[in-house]
Amino acid sequence: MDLKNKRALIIGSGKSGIAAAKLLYEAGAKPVLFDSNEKLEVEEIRGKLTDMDDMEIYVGSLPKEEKESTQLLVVSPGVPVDTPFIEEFRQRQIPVIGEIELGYLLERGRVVAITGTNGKTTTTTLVGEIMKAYFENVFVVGNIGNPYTLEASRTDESSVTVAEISSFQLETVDTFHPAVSAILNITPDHLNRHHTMENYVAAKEAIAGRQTKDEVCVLNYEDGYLRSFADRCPAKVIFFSSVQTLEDGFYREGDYIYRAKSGKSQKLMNIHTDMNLVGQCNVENVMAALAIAESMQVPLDTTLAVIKTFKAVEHRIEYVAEKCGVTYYNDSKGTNPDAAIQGIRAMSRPTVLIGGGYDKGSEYDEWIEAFDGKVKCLVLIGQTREKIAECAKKHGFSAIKMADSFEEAFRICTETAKSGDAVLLSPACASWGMFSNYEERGRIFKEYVNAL
Ligand code: UMA
Repeated sequence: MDLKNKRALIIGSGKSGIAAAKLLYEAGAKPVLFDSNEKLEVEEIRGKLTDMDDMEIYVGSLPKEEKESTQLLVVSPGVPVDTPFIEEFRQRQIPVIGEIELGYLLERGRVVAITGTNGKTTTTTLVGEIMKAYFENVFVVGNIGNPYTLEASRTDESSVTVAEISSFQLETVDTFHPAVSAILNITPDHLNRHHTMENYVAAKEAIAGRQTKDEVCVLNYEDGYLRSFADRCPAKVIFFSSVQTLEDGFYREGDYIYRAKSGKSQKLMNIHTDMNLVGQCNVENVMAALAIAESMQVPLDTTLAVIKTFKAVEHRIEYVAEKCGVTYYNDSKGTNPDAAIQGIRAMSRPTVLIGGGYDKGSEYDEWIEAFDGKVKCLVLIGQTREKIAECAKKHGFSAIKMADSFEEAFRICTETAKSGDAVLLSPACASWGMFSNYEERGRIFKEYVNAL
């Protein structure tokens, strides 16, 4: 797509929209930035766009003539794409793309793309480290917080771009075409945005939609959606399994990860002594990283050396500190029930758990069941607190305290936890409404802990 002189309307002035505006400006397009939040100040947004003083910025509403002159629509990931506003552009045959597609238009190297309901940030970070250990020009981008559009123009033929991609971002891809893709798992999440599980699964599968048979898609054999996707997947599939022996693929048996090819297995690594990450979810993330690295022709020794030294990423079952015999863990990235199940499973002490937040339409039954006698008190915050409390009571769990603020929730935790206990922030909900993102929620939690 030729961007020169194209009148491009960007929706959303967050990280993604600002980066898209910069890329479009540099590419010679005529970007216009629009944010529907009328409380935002145009001058504040302009402050983020240095040397682009002539760019038009609108907040609250968009003049009709701007709409009509738009030739390309670039939507931020948080903007739903099934609204009448967006539909109007589609009706007029205006291309509607997002950050990933826009970045990809300028990509010149190879792309590794990782999605999944959970584990994407850990896997993307690990794969990024492996690629950096072997290739010179590596970029780690996407949902992880570094917009693809900020880096795409710096790529060349030798580059490797490792992209964490959310289902939101996959709704607006078109020609995007990774050399290696991976879908780690699919469990219900973001159903308020995608409405049905079918839509959510279809968005995830779009990561491989443009791949060909000489490219690779790494899939979790234990995930029913993904196992059936393998038959339709246009790329060559490499499976991994943390439960059973595979004839072909990567699998865990006992304490080891193996690589099998046509029934012949090679022992690769020990899951306790050769990695620092804990929990079955991380064994799966490591297997996905091994499969991706192999597909990118990274020597096994290089991959294993990186895995051996790799530590947990921030906000994902992150140990914060021990205060008065109580250990504090920040799992702010537990933004849906399935991720939070991994968080509670990783606890070995009686746990005071902070849960609740923005309502994404999730069901909490399996999360409550995973408490498994370990949770001595559930402290609830945010929009979902009543819904979770009701669900917990249905499952016979009543050690619940309600808090009106995050600060109050933390105070309840410090009053309730005794020496030998753990306090875990793993809310099973998004942070929106109380915080700008899960990082802010996790950072504030850590500040509270460190101030004790
Ligand atoms: N906005 C509109 N119209 C709308 C909706 C929103 O104008 O209809 C405006 C808001 O007023 C706000 C801006 O859009 O000013 C926010 O845009 P955004 O929500 O897309 O947020 P960004 O700051 O641009 O960050 C986005 C991703 N956010 C979401 O997907 C919600 C970030 O993922 C991502 O890191 C970043 O782009 C760079 O790619 C965060 C996330 O929470 C981490 N992702 C979800 C998840 O991981 O579960 C999917």
